[in-house]
Amino acid sequence: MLTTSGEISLGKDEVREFFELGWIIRRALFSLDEVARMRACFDELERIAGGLTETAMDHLLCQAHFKRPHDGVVFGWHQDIQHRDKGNGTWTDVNGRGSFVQTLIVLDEMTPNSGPLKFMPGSSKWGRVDFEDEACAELREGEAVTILAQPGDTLFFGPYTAHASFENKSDRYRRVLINGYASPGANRREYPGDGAGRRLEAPRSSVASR
Ligand SMILES: O=C(O)CCC(=O)C(=O)O
Repeated sequence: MLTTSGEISLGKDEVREFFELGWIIRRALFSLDEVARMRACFDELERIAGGLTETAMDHLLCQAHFKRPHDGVVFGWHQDIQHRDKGNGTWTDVNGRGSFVQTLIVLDEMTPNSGPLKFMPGSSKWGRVDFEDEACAELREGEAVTILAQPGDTLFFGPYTAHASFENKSDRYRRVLINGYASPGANRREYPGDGAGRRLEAPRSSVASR
């Protein structure tokens, strides 16, 4: 089981930044040893995927994102609410603040040309935006912040935070492990996969110490 090597509780400034700016970064939240174990799992996933003749993976809420050198993988501008709320009551913002946190653990260095994450500052407050209207994202692209990060750094962002990542033009892998957590009661979609939708309870000691 993975444990984090750093302090887990979020400080007040981090919580404010998460909601105001749209994301926070915990540097070296996971140790290089832990990153090495995650990379080994990615290697194994890649080996298995290499032997498959058709698409047979569903990654929702726990996703292995590979960007191999020059593989052309691009995640255009979007907000994760677009994947969480599919209409017909599939999503309720139960806490009035988005009710969802996406975490992204960096496994390989994110450099300007390895296909790093880009965030739009303050987009956490935009509400849901229609990215079909390409002009909307392009107009603001100059304001985007490119995230440079080291293995073990962990990004946290909300469901309205506009983000994108473009092609890996470096000669190294850029892999990240993504987990998404919803407030209890927010989600009514069924996600595939072992443990999807599992409720995580805070240990009593950490609740008591807040
Ligand atoms: O792996 C990436 O660069 C994209 C991540 C992303 O778009 C997401 O977590 O929603």
